[in-house]
Amino acid sequence: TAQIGAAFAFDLDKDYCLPYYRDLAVVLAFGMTAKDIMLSAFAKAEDPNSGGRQMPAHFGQKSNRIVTQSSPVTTQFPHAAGIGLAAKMANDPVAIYASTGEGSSNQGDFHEGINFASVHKLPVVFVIHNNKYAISVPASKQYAAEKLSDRAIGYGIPGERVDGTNMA
Ligand SMILES: Cc1ncc(C[n+]2csc(CCOP(=O)(O)OP(=O)(O)O)c2C)c(N)n1
Ligand SMILES: [Mg+2]
Repeated sequence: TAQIGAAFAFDLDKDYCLPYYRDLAVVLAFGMTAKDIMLSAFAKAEDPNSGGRQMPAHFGQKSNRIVTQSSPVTTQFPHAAGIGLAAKMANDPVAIYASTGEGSSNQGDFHEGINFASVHKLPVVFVIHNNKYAISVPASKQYAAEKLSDRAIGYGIPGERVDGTNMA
């Protein structure tokens, strides 16, 4: 639900998508097909993500502005800031979706990407999918803040927590 809601806040014909490996619904909304996903799962040369060379769920598809994902988590955050800067310099009115997990939000690239984007007022929406675990590590061992959305205060940008399972 959170992924569909987030994706449909964007212009799916113009905006950029920097997903992480859980964003199957997001990349389908941005135009990837079930066949594209299966070509990846079976490591076929026609796979748009990586020509069958990456693990499944490392999404990327130039035609739908889904930017190739690296395996090190959260590297997409500085990439999203860079695309935002390029768009701002070109007066290109696009928005950029970038997401990661809550465990990955404790990695350095997370801070650097959001800090750069907020200082330069770049058109990026950063999303954290909080499923309360990073593999076997519970949220209580990952961060001391009450709400991860409160981090936005430190960057000088708006931050909201939403219930990703609210179907209403
Ligand atoms: C920089 C880096 N460190 C460690 C890993 C190994 N790794 C892959 S997924 C993962 C857990 C990520 O947890 P979280 O961000 O909460 O995402 P979730 O899978 O729970 O959605 C880790 C540690 C990695 N891919 N990259
Ligand atoms: Mg997690």
